[in-house]
Formats: sequence, structure tokens, C-alpha cells
Amino acid sequence: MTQLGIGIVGTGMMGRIHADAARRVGARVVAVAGSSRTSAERAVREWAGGSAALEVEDLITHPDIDVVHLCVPNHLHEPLAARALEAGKHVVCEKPLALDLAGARALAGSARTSGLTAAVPFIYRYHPLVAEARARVQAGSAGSIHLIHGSYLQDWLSNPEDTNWRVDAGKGGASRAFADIGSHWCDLVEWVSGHRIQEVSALTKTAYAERPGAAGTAPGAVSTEDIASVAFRTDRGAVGSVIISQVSPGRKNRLWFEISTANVSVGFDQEQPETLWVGGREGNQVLTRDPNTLSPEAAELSTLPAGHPQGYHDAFRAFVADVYASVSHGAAVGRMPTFEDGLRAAAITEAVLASAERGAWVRVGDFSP
Ligand code: SOE
Repeated sequence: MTQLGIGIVGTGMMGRIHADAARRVGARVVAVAGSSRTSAERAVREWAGGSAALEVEDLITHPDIDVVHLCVPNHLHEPLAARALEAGKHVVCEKPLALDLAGARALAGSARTSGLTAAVPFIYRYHPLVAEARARVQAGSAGSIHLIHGSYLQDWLSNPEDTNWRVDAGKGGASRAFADIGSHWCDLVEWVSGHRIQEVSALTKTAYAERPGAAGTAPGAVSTEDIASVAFRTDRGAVGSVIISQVSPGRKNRLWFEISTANVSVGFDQEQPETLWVGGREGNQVLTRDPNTLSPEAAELSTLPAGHPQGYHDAFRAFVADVYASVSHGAAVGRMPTFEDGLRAAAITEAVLASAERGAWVRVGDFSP
């Protein structure tokens, strides 16, 4: 396989994570672009050594770059992803794909007609024990799935002084907590269960009416939600609920789900990714990751032997490996989350906001392509 050339747009935490993953699977980070030349040069010095600091347009049109990774604030996703596709580049774009559903729909359409690889890093799919959970609840012996529930809780916005560009609807979009992390939860449980969330009834809450401006500017009114509480029904007859919060002191990145079928329950906590709780009438087990005893799908994602912990970086690496395999072979890899999944997340987000506003059940299909 020829070595792929990668361009990273964005110099924050996510830019660095994408660059690390790209290098771990043998690609070359050719260039980095940031909000300024200074931030791009700093990234080259600190974590993207060997690459060039470029302006975004020069990066997108660079002849040695095959894949553009967009790790920038949300309002830049749509224009930059559209530009990269137009320039014939494969794209990895952080979620949400756009500030609204119309933008996500347009982008997914462009990706479809381009025939290029266009992926969204819903990377929690790539934890080996998530694959194990999927294999167990979808096994014929499990019986029907009745219940899907859980939460995704963070605390980095729990103080009224906490702020970030995501708080500003102009940069982050009309939904914040749900679009940012609720999207991961919904993608994950749909992936694991094979069900699709069909109808939602949502409550949202903004904990603080004002927060400081992102760059030390004057405080401003906050219109985006800190919390969402969502009840749902799926297309295959299950019911469920999820709590999404970015204001839960002590919860750092606690994505947790539990799925109950007729014969088995599974529970997964992203902060303890080396274990899976498996419940049954005759007794419960806490599985630890051991490629020798897991399903083939989970064993495939186990790149280290038992007792050698894998985590977030490894899930990210496995996602990027699928993306580059798709680029190299010209075909999507089955489990790789694409712009279609990004569009799906945008439709669920839109339904959640509409339900909270109307105080009524809303069908996700009303917002689907
Ligand atoms: C911030 O909430 C954030 O970095 C999300 O944007 C990521 O998608 C999530 O994986 C971790 O938290």
C-alpha cells in the first residue's frame, strides 16, 4: 500500500489526536493549518514535527495530501469539508457535520456524489468490548431487544465561569450538549443494537443563562442546552432513555449504556473500556478484554494481549485505519462511520430540539433525508 499523505486542519486537542492516529497507522502528516500561522507553526513544533505549517486553502489543494482531517470549530466543518471534497480529497470531519440539518444534508449529498471516502469519528464503536456487546445483543440466542438506556455526562462546563466556542450558537450550532456528545451516544447504541431511534420526547435545560465570552470577551447570553433528557422508541419496538449533560460535577467523559434483550443485558462504560458487564437471570459477569475468549469482531479490534490496557487512542487508531483502508481500496469499510451517519446524528439532534421546543413526541423520520 502506498503511504497516504494527510493534512490536519485544527491545532487543538482533536488535531493532535487525529495526527497521532494517522502516524500510528503509517500515514505521513504532510501539513497542518490552524486559525493562524502562529498556531500552525506551534503545532508543527510541538506534535506535528516533519510537516509544514500552511494556510487552509494551500493544505486542501496540496498535491501530496490525500486525506484532509477537519478538527476545527463546528461552523467551519461544512464549508471546509465541501471545499476539500470539491478539490478531490478524502475527508474526515469532526461532528456535527454542519450547524444545522440542511448543511449536513448538503454535505452528505456532496460526499455521496463524489465517491470519495467521507468519515465522521464516532470512534467509540471501535472499543473491542463495544464490538463484544454488539455481538452478544445481536446473537440469535439473545432474543429481542426491549430496553436501551444510559447517559453521557461531562463536567467541563459545570461552573458558570466555564466557557468555550461551543457555547456560542454561531460557532457551535443551535444544539450544544446533544450535538457534541448526545450524537456519540445515539450513534453507539444504534450501532450496538441494530435498532434506529424512531421517535423522541425531549426536555432540555440551560444551566446558566450567561457565560463569559470564549476569548475573554464580555459575558453573553447562552442559548444552547447544557442538559438533555430524552425518552425514545426504536423502529424495532424497543423503548429507552438517555441523559446528556456537560454540567455534571465529577463526570469527566462518562458515556455509559445498558441494553437488555429477552435473555441478556450488557452494560458498557467508556471510562472503563477494558470491561463489559454481562447480566443474566442465572448470574452476572464482568468480562475483561481477552482476545482469546472474545467474539471474532472484538478480537479483531484487540491489538494488545489481555492485561495490556487499550483505550481511547486505540479506538481512534482503529477508526483511522478503517478510513485509510477505504481510501486505499476505494470501498467503504462496513463499520466505518460515514457522512451518512453524521447526517443521521443531525436528524436526531433536530428532532430532539423540536421535541423540547414543542413539548411533544417528534418522529426522527420527519427530519431524515
Ligand atoms: C468535548 O465535549 C469532547 O471533546 C467531544 O467533542 C468529543 O467528541 C468527545 O469524544 C469527548 O468530549
